[in-house]
Amino acid sequence: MKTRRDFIKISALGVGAAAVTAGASKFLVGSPLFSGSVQDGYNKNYKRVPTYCEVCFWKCAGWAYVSEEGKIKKIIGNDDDPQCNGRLCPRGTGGVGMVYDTDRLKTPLIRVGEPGSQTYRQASWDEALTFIADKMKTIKQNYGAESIALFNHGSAGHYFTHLLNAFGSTSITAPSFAQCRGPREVGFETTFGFQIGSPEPTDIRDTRCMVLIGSHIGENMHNAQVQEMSDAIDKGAVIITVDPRLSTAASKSKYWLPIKPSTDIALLLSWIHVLIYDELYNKEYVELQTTGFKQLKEHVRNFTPEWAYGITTIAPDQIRKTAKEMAAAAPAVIVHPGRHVTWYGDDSQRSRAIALLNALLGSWGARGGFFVKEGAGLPDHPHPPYPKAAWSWVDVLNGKYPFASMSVTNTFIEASIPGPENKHQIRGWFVAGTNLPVAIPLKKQLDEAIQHLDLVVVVDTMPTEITGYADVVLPECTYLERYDDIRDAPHREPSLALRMPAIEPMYETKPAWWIAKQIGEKLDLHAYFDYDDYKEVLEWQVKQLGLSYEDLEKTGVIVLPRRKGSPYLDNSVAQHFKTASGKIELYSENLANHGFDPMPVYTPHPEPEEGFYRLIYGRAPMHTFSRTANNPNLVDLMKENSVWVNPRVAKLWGLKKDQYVHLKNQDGMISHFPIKVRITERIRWDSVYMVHGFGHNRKELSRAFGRGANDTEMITNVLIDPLMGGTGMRGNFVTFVLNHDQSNKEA
Ligand SMILES: Nc1nc2c(c(=O)[nH]1)N[C@H]1C(S)=C(S)[C@@H](COP(=O)(O)OP(=O)(O)OC[C@H]3O[C@@H](n4cnc5c(=O)[nH]c(N)nc54)[C@H](O)[C@@H]3O)O[C@H]1N2
Ligand SMILES: Nc1nc2c(c(=O)[nH]1)N[C@H]1C(S)=C(S)[C@@H](COP(=O)(O)OP(=O)(O)OC[C@H]3O[C@@H](n4cnc5c(=O)[nH]c(N)nc54)[C@H](O)[C@@H]3O)O[C@H]1N2
Ligand code: SF4
Ligand SMILES: [Mo]
Repeated sequence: MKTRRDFIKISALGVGAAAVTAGASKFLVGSPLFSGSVQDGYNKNYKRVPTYCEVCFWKCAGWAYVSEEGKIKKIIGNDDDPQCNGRLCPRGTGGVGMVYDTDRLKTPLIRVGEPGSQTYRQASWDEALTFIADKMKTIKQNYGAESIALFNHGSAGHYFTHLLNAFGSTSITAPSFAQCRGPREVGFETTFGFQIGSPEPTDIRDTRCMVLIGSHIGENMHNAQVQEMSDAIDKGAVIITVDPRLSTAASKSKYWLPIKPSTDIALLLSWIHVLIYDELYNKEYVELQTTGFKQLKEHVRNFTPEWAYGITTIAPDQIRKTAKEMAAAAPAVIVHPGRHVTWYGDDSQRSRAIALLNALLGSWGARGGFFVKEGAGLPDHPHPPYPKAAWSWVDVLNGKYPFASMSVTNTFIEASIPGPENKHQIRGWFVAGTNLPVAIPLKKQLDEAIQHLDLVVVVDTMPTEITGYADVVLPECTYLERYDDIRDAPHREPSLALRMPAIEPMYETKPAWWIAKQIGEKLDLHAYFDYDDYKEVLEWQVKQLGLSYEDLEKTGVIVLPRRKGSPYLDNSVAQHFKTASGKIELYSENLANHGFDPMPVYTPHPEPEEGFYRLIYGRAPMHTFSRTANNPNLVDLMKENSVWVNPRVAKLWGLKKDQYVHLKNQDGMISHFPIKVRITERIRWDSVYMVHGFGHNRKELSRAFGRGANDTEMITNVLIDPLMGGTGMRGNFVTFVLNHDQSNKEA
């Protein structure tokens, strides 16, 4: 039999299926990771160029193979990279499709006509950048530099952050907090004093039990996590998956708990009850490392499995059995913090309940639990100090959301709309690498904000929805055509990964570092951009670590030894946690002082009315959000999403397999496009499910336009987390509209 190493190499080349080792195939059966097409064969004359993937934020390091004609033929994983172990996921392999998608943005564009009109003319770079710099100067003169904000996600963000910082603004924000992982960072920080961060320091490789609360690893394709989970299953780890849907992970789990959506806090509290009252928790650890145990014990006294059963529909013996499994594996156990956790508005508290379970099991710093990560710590390229901004995102919050440890996108949108409360109005936007109308479920506010802005610049690679909001659209080249910052991902061991251009930028496209520098030059900020090519910055940085840039070019990845000792803590001695008490806080004075529940409380959420079903959503292994829906290679793997419907519901509505229906939500919003019905026992009868990122309405996206439905359109009821401002998106209910008359809608 082939070794796992062979398997990894072979599947990266696309020949995988036959060589899959038993365990891995069990977990990932049906995943296109292993369904590869036959590879067109290597040509020894191909040039190999190091890169790391930008199709999602796991940033796997790989090699781009370029033919003599200058065409990128293939991308494969870098064997030395601990983030991917030599293997890319189907999206990473399909990344070449971003380069050769002929729908790409090709030249700078300037709006013709009023804000809101989507007519553009081509412009030269110099005209577009001069236009932007002039507007920025006027805004600064009239309102201050702080009133220009950046919305960013991905590599481009750093260069525009630097530009705005040099210009005098720290008004920087990203959807990765309030639309993604913010609540878990708050839940863990208020408990352990540490955030989880990305990539997650979950020691899945050596875990003996992992609990996934709606975290659908396997469809959520974050590479090394999926591989480690596959290995852990091979080694006999117990997986417990809590999900109203039989996810890929659930299908490989020893226990699938098909919970009634929105009731997870009740389950978590009853697990805590069982651990404490059946004396299954780690007593020495709790004694040594935590405060507030007495209060927690009292708090959960009545949260028995029988109590939780009535709320969650999970049988009491299942709750007890699974709690025992966790305790038996402890401390090599992970109650996974999840990643996209903005669900119901009480998400920080749900995340805190998850943190509390980990605390009772002693998994923090334990092998097979959470390790202590370490990064390489690349120094910043030298530049003059930034001017001090008169106000920042904290002032934009205006006292709201006291536990927001990062800026909250939604408050920037609100701050762009004039009003009596609005003391720090935002006047101009840079948007780099985020498709706001799809990523943030506040379309009405977004549409209104745009009307009031003096400048909207969008830097993107594709003509996605956000580009239609721009005054100026700037086409970035794809990640395979540019240098970018060196990846410094903190993990068990620090590692560096290099991205350099595999080919010259196509059309008139340019890298974001170049765009930011040109604008900087026009704003007389030359001293902040003291380089001609970004390669100079990378060379300087690598040199500061005493390493050779030439070596990094040759290997693509350098793994460094840890300087801070073992990734595991000696939990037999008291550890220092970054909380006020220096201990793990089971009872949080900090939360209580701000008027929040010091320990998580279950509150019931509204339920669907008759004929409506809760809309839940997630990921498909072959797509990333809305950014890949037009990628020619990935469209081949999955061209549209479908709505998962339980057979009981399908029968009630007379729905047939593959029939197209429109969806209508509780506020009467009807989906722009119809969606295909998938009838399956894998979803509870009270919910429907769809993959996020489809239903594009830009005709310029020739492959994605009109394919499937857009979940964000149906998310008009947004449940804001009062601790940190996250936009909970799962409080929406939909019904089916059969034979919807589309004649009254624009095409
Ligand atoms: N309804 C709903 N909303 C969600 C989610 C959900 O599941 N459902 N998920 C949430 C989560 S977890 C997250 S993290 C966010 C993600 O939010 P986003 O990161 O905004 O996700 P995308 O929709 O992929 O938009 C990415 C944009 O970046 C562009 N882009 C891609 N590559 C590059 C590049 O190299 N350079 C530049 N300049 N641009 C590039 C793409 O063309 C696209 O316009 O969405 C959140 N919003
Ligand atoms: N292929 C692929 N992988 C990705 C991404 C991608 O775009 N594509 N994006 C990456 C990013 S940035 C993120 S944040 C992650 C997101 O991925 P995760 O954090 O793993 O998952 P979520 O999107 O929060 O949750 C999706 C799951 O939650 C279940 N669910 C819905 N409602 C409930 C509920 O009330 N209770 C419980 N217990 N479960 C529920 C759904 O059925 C679904 O299986 O994925 C990452 N990985
Ligand atoms: S997990 Fe896949 S899409 Fe994400 S960086 Fe790695 S290869 Fe690229
Ligand atoms: Mo995310």
